[in-house]
Amino acid sequence: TQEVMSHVTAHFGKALEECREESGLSAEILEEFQHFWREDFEVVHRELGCAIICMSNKFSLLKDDSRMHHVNMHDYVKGFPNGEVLSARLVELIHNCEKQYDSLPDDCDRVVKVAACFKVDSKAAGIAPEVAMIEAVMEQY
Ligand code: BOM
Repeated sequence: TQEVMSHVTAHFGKALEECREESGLSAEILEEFQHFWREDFEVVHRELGCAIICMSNKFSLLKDDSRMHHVNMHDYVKGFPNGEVLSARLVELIHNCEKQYDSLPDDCDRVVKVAACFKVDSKAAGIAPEVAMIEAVMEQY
């Protein structure tokens, strides 16, 4: 399922360049989206939250309130090779993180917190991909 997560990340990450300008996320903070999973990359910048919102909106993964659209996210993940082994778990992990930060009013600040929580919990669950695994599937998208 690390394998599935590497496919999802490779595909999702393609939207980053389209979202750089409007999110204000500089290459100094995050050069390539797959580095999100690096051990030494800290998921802390508000601009990253804005970029994740913009990227997610390219695939209709959020509702109008910038919270996850459960059905669309499930279907998105299911669409990758072996996706059905990850889709329900990924939706559950993200939703559990959303609940912890629901009171933060700023969408970008909240989403970067949710993303950091998702990274920690995915590692704990053993489904966080290695950067090399993502790079190996990048050319497919
Ligand atoms: O409430 C906000 C919901 C947004 C959740 C998105 C979290 C994703 C963090 C970035 C990591 C992405 C890796 C793979 C793609 C998952 C969609």
